[in-house]
Amino acid sequence: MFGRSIVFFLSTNTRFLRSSLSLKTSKNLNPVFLNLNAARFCTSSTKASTETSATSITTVDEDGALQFTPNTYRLKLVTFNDSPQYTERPDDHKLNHDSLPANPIVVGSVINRPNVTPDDPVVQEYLNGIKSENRSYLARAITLIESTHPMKRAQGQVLVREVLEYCRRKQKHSLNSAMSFRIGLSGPPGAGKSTHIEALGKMLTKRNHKVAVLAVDPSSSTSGGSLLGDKTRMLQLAVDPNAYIRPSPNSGTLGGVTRVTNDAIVLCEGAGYDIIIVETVGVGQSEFAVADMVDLFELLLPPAGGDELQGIKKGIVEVADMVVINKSDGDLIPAARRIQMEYVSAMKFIRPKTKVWKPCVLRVSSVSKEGMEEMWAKMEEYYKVMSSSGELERLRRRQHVRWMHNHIHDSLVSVFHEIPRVKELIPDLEELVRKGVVTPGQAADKVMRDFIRQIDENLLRYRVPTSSQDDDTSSSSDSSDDDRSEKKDKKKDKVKHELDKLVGKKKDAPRFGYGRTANY
Ligand SMILES: Nc1nc2c(ncn2[C@@H]2O[C@H](COP(=O)(O)OP(=O)(O)O)[C@@H](O)[C@H]2O)c(=O)[nH]1
Ligand SMILES: [Mg+2]
Repeated sequence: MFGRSIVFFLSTNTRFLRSSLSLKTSKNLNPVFLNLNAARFCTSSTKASTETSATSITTVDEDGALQFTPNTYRLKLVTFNDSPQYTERPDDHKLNHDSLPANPIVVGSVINRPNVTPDDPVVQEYLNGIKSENRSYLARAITLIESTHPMKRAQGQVLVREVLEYCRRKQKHSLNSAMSFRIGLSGPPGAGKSTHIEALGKMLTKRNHKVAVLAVDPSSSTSGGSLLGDKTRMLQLAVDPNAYIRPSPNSGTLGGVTRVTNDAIVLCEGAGYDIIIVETVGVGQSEFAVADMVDLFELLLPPAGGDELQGIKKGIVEVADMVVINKSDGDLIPAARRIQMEYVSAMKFIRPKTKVWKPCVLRVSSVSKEGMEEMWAKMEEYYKVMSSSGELERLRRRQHVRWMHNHIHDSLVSVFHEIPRVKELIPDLEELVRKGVVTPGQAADKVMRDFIRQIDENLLRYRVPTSSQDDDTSSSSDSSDDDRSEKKDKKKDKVKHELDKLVGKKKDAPRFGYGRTANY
């Protein structure tokens, strides 16, 4: 997030922040300013460790502008610095980088946990917008949950929680089941998914349903988003006031995309969409991820057999509640019939996912709309059977557990890649794997070991390579390599000693780690 080298400045004085901006350009550093509650820390002794909190974090963006993030951050800060500690002075604003301590200034572990409450103004504004079924607020809310910014992400999570609560209350007070119907749709490219969604969507909005279409496409960061291009294919639905089409988020990982889509479903439901269609292009394991977040999973196939269906993943037919052979019109009818028969007999051997529903194979034409009414009737039948038997509720509860794991997965991966040691190692390891010097498994083991070690040390040690290296050479330009490595070793020992002391003291307290605080 911040680049390779990070300097933490602890200050209660904002003038200091501005005067230190020159660091960014002159020394190619990325200053992170922690605006502490009290100057206590800044004036403490040269060796200190303290727990404190900051009221805001200020970073400098690419253009040199200050980015101010007000919030409460829990911090654990440790200094091990021989040079005079920076203390606030009246002439702070005149401070330039030459007067700053040259060695690592502050070593600290910033545990960043934005503290967002339901009365947060952004959360409230979006929540009200969603409750009033405002489409533009829905779009903005989904953008919020897609954000990787910690503050926005935290606001997004609180918003999702509030919307879930709102949906729950609405459902309780409604005589009919107010639960939405979530439909997953997958199929090979060219099967006619976009055409099919347009036909189904239009049919449903005419029946006074509100339809949201979401896409799961982990490849969209490179392909530019399939549904975005498809919006041109869903021309009528795209302009329908009772429909909302949202392309796949541009997060490259399937975990990221599924997390966002799960949350987006909730937001759409809050905004009054009672039918949610989730389309997947079938990249990676995306169709299985989608099958895991919907009530009914529809597999759409073209009237083609054998080789043309090779692209369909093994096991995908097993998770389908409904197989629909599309393009059953004109000359293609006989082929569609044949494929239908093939699937009917193949599916006899598949164990149904639930006792109350036997997967069926239908034939439709998304162009002539033939069979579409019958298909919808079958979908409604499924919904009725599933909800009256309690299966739908159980299915959704199971999905919530998986959804939690998605969150863990996604957060873990992003935390992992934020760890400086990991960032450092990955390019080298990639190169070694490419050259065949180490096996992929060995490389993964190595980086995992270092990751765990760093977590175990309970501290992230941010150093300032540029300034300290400069310093090393200037202060010891005539010393030998041996001297230098001895010095380094001593420094390391000292650091280790400080860490041991800290860990020893905190033995009984919950452990510190990246992204965690001792107090929650
Ligand atoms: N004859 C016929 N063509 C269809 C039907 N549905 C889609 N198509 C055509 O199949 C092609 C691929 O459709 P598209 O919706 O883009 O497929 P996707 O890649 O699965 O989204 C397009 O040329 C459509 O016009 C259908 O029901 N009948
Ligand atoms: Mg398409």
